[in-house]
Amino acid sequence: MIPLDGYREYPLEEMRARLAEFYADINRRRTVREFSDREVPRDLIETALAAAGTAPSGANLQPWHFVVVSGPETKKKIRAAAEAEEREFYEHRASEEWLAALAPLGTDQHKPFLEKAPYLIAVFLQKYGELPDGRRVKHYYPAESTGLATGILITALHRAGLATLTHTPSPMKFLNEILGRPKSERPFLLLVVGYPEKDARVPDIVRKELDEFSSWVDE
Ligand code: IYR
Repeated sequence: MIPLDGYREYPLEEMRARLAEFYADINRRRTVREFSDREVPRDLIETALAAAGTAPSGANLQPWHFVVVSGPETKKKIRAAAEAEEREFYEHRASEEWLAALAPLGTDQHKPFLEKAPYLIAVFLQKYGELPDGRRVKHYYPAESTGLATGILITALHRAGLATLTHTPSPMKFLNEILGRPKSERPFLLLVVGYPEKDARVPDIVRKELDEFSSWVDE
């Protein structure tokens, strides 16, 4: 055990101000589906990933792996594989109810952003760890842990002024093949990162009110 050196207590008014500022900033985040091909310096992605890597995880086993894809050839392969799955989804697999729920988002099987955006970050969940000698290390709460790390990543990228799309072509097994990841890893999410297209448009969504998604127990 070591001292908790990183903790900082703020005066109450500063706590309020910091939270208000954070809320106002994150409240502006929107999932974007129209990306510019404008370059994004690599170091921004690296720092955002480093932030993601600070997420709490089951037994601190950090059961995640992030593959940053910027190469046009690999993006092209990912787009082709994702669009094939998505075509199946929109034309056959999705129920009427699911398609109706997605209708306001205006999505379809065409995913040009997978080639246009400067970065795709494939997030993998490690079902178990692997020691150099091949022995397996049990992982705890890998989905919760990877979700937390991904949430921090999205927040960090937003704070840097970058747009993200949390994309989940389903199934996403093709990501293991294209990116050469082991079978101990399950694709968790494909994050599209970049600047939004000039004049990008987003669906006119409504967020739930606080009292609709939270409650208090005071006794
Ligand atoms: N994966 C498909 C469909 C889709 C599903 C959900 I749930 C969304 O919130 C959005 C899209 C696609 O990306 O189009």
